[in-house]
Amino acid sequence: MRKKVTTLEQFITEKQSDFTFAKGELSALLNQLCVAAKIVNREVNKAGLVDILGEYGAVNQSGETQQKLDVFANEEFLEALRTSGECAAVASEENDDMIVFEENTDADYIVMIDPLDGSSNIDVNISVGTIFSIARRIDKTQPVCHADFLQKGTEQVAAGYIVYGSSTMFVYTTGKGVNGFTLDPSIGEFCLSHPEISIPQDGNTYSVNEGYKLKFPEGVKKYLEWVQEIDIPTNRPYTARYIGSLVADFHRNMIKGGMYMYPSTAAAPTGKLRLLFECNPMAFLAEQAGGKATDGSQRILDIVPTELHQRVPIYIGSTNMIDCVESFIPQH
Ligand code: P6P
Repeated sequence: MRKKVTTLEQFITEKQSDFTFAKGELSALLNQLCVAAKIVNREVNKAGLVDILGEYGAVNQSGETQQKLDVFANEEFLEALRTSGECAAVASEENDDMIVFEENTDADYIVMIDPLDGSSNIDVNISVGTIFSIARRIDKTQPVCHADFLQKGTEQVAAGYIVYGSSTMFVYTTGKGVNGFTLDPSIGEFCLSHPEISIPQDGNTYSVNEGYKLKFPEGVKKYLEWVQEIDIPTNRPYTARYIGSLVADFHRNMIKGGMYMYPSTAAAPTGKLRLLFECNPMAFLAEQAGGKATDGSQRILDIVPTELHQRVPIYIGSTNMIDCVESFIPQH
């Protein structure tokens, strides 16, 4: 019996009735992101073969050297969003300010994107990813402004990521659960492979850069000591898995259970990850899959952004693991 294959495009169309607003427009936007993902995937997969490796030289707003694939991916997604006609403006981790598409002034949506997260891993052939977040404009009768981007994460209408790994997957939510699609290169389509992803409530895998351990808040240091104690009934010591690529670590934790954290440090009191381009979309996905995401005490999605490139500490993944680490951190 031939197994039914549902492509991403078919699924978006089937689920369009889930959308509460501008249904066709959101479908068109998601489909354009899918097209750009296939093009970026093609380049990521041959990065070792052509002169697209290596540093581009420029430095992005976060002070990180831009890899050539960073720039390629950013340009590819920006062009896909512009030509969709459904995106009025984009805020990208790779651009200092928002980019307004004058030809789309009547569009309903805005997009926030990290076009190639973890790109420092590209030239050593480790998984990288794209993270996106879609929100409605506050008022279409007014020109797009920063306030449209500085909405709380609860205002997102859709969010997702593409993980360019041993296989390439497109994982997204529109607020009705999380579904994962794996690219079948033989037909050039993302096919439904992980319907209704549900993150296990418990896990014993933690992802953090322990090289910074001495700089972490005391509570986090105590948590790390606790997870490393030998205690069979509570499955300790836990397993440490840190790829240096949020999308890859997050995806594994979504499937198998686990927690990713990037705490604040004395040097970086607001942590490293960006609220709009990484934390909000991943928090929307985590909650939609039954998980949790906080800054150590406050729900990520409730944080009111103050600037486009704002950073926040993040603890995200299996609910019981987040509750546990928070029990070590003084709550404010
Ligand atoms: P560090 C990549 O730059 C990123 O934003 C995440 O994908 C990754 O988890 C983290 O930063 C790595 O940061 O400081 O541990 O190298």
